[in-house]
Amino acid sequence: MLTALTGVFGDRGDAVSVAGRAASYEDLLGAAGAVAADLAGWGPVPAFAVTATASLETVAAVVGGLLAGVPCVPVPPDAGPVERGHILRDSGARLLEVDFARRAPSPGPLPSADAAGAGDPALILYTSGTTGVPKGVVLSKGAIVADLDALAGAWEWGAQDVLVHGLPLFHVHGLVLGVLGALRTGSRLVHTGRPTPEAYAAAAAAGGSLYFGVPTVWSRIAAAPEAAAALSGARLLVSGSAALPTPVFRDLERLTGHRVVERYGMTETLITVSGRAGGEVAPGTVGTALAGVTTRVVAEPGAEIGELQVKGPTLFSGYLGRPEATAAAYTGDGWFRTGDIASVDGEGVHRIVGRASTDMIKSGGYRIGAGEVENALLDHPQVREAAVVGVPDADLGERIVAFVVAEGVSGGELTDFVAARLSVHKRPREVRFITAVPRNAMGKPQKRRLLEGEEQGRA
Ligand code: MLC
Ligand code: AMP
Repeated sequence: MLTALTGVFGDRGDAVSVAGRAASYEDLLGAAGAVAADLAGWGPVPAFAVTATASLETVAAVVGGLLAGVPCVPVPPDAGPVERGHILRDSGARLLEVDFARRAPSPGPLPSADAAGAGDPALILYTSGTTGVPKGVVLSKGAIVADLDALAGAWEWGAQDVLVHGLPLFHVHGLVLGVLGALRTGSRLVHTGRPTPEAYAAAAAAGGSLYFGVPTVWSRIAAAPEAAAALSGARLLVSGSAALPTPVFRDLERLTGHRVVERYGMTETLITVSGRAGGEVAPGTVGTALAGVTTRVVAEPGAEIGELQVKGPTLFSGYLGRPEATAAAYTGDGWFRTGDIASVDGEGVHRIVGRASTDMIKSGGYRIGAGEVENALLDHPQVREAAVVGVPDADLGERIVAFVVAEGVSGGELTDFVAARLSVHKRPREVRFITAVPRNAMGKPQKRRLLEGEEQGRA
């Protein structure tokens, strides 16, 4: 599965560098071997969890899990007790402590892409739905390999590249593309710890050629012209996880000489659509379906936009322990329903124009279910009602705004309450006190009315 680690590697001491610490492939494989030996010593377990800090330890844990054939559950390092407890209980995973200094021989060659184990689970990533608690998305080795190989083709991504990013290591973008992608293609990895403009610019000196970021990262780089100029020697800049605003695209083109390539995906489907290296790139478009992937837009008669649905080898194996939720994610004829609203032109170029539900928020590239934040707020003894929405935000794409009915508590206290129970990025950036949540005759919150109030408030 990990091409670069399987052969006789043209190894170098800084093949993988994370937050300023560098390791050779040999060191990484030795540390991963120690992880695999620990897992083997546990006997049968459904999965193991690792506190997924941006560190060599997290990389060793994920590779060790692949060696041992035990699925890895990366837990956001800032997850509060409610979120962390849910993830560990739901997955049945036991938490593993990793010591990168420990070495053990690798228990055997890493599984290859075509091995019989392609359907085996490799990762379980927790992601929010519109309601309720986050679900575990089971990703097989075969799905990951299919996606990485398709992306390597689309981006001409190979061992000559130096991949640079500073994204979190508990989601598809930073972990699957940003770590396993580097190992699969054999490109060196420079993980900058945090995705700041200064850190991305500094990595140019280390030979950075391929850069990944979410739109918030790119927009901050566009606002730091010196940092942006340092990226002009790169080969390819790639954006994903949320829509890249056209002004940011234009600013980056002016400052770096590059037209940023956008790609589109989801935790459940991995990346399914992308622009191509050397291909035509238009702002606001996310390119064409990747090799092996088929897409369709299901629109009302006469309409050109509708729900984007996808099929292909990169799709997940299901939501862990939730066959009904898995079945509900597909149409009767077997297409995965993304919940994104899109259009596709005659050339097969996709545009993502919105989401079907106001209850799915994308803030800083993180997917946040309104229901999870509402439930956390309702756990506060002073809160009687809560409705959470995403409001357009120049930096984050959307920012979380909570409308609450409560007395005797401040907005700051409620923000801290959510940040402490869930993850910091799920905290409301703003809390507005209201007398009642507007509801329809069925008692369902009318969030669009809250948002209309927002638009009027701005005018
Ligand atoms: C603030 N902080 C608090 C707090 N308020 N801590 C506790 N309680 C509170 N109430 C602290 C934080 O801990 C943090 O500290 C600091 O404030 C900044 O937090 P932030 O404001 O949330 O971070 P910010 O700089 O705004 O983050 C922007 C960002 C981040 C772009 C860096 O949003 C990010 O990393 N996004 C990437 C998301 C991603 O990878 N998505 C991919 C999903 S996969 P400290 O000490 O930590 O600084 C996917 C598929 C696909 O979508 O297509 O790719
Ligand atoms: P996640 O599950 O965190 O992977 O989030 C998936 C969602 O991110 C998708 O359903 C889209 O709404 C959004 N997304 C990912 N990439 C893009 C993109 N390039 N443009 C617009 N939205 C995107």
